[in-house]
Amino acid sequence: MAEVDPNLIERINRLRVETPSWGYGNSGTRFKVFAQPGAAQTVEEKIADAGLVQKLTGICPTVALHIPWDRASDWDHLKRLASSHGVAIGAINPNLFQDDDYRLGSFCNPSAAIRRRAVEHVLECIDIARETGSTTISLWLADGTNYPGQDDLRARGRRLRECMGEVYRALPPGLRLLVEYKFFEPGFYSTDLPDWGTALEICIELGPQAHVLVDTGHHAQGVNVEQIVAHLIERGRLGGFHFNDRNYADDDLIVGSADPFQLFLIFNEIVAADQDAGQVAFMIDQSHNIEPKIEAMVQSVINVQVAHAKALLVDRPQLKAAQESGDVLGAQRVLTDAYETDVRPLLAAARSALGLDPDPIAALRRSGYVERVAKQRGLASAESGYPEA
Ligand code: PSV
Ligand code: MN
Repeated sequence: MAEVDPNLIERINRLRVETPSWGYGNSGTRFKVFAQPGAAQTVEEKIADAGLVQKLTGICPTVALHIPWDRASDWDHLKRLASSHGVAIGAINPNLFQDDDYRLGSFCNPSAAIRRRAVEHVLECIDIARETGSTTISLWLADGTNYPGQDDLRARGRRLRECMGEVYRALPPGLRLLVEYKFFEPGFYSTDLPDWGTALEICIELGPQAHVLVDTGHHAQGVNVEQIVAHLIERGRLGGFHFNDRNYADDDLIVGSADPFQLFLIFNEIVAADQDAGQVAFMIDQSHNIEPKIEAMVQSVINVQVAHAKALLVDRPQLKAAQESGDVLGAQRVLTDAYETDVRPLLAAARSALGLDPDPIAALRRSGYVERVAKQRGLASAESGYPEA
């Protein structure tokens, strides 16, 4: 390979990707969960797996938690355990969708008592973030309705704003609230936070600690996600991502497995705006139905790195010149030239610069970790699509 620019290697290695605790446990579709031997069952096991992904990739130093799935009796102990595995606690995700009380919603529920309960849960998550040193609350609401007339849409919006205001006011300095939108599911008629516009409007109303979270699987088919990203950057409100890929709905497949070009175009916007230095949380949110968990996670991280590295290769001055002279195809070609570059040798060099194996998948397979934990942890019984709270 020709001489590699050390500055480029440094920029490649500066990227940080957060992995989700729930990606290490058994999960499935609503039809079936196929339990895998060795799949993490406890928060301690999930953290150990996240630690391995960090050791293999060198760019995944944090793990997101979902509460109550990952509730611990001693947060300080968990924090120290994470540190012993080489990771820290990342985003805290309140879970407002898995309790019978939330049948008609959480923050938008017609019952004031249930709204209170939902707010209290997020307040507890803010305390957990404080105790674990997390800098992010990542909030997704499953609120919506199934039928026209089921509830008063404007009243639901008012309840949403009231509850959001209360949790926002409880944020200590330095803790960000990421607001995640999704256009459908589990509500199949209306969703209370359906799109980036609604999320952005709420964030602006709330204040500077609120930012929008873009889950790449949460849009209708054909939506130009990179344009949403560009717009949120311009408004100073791009908080982060939940990366995953999909063919049909919110499939939660391996990042970049279905549409790697879109992932590249998203990173193109981020790199063009120089947003990769800490303002944006790059998180993975995927669940594996049939895939081996840790290998799937490492593959997703690699695919993120590929898209990011290709975006770093875009010849920006040439792109600008082509854009300004109205050279439509010349400009487009600047992007595709970068996209079509094989960055695998570059990424191998970047990993070697960190003292890592240049091929994390081969290193994982050689390590025997998966076979070892399969023996130690055994097979969990996994009946439902999500772990029981
Ligand atoms: C909802 O589909 C979502 O994307 C939210 O981020 C949840 O926290 C996550 O999936 C896990 O269920
Ligand atoms: Mn998500």
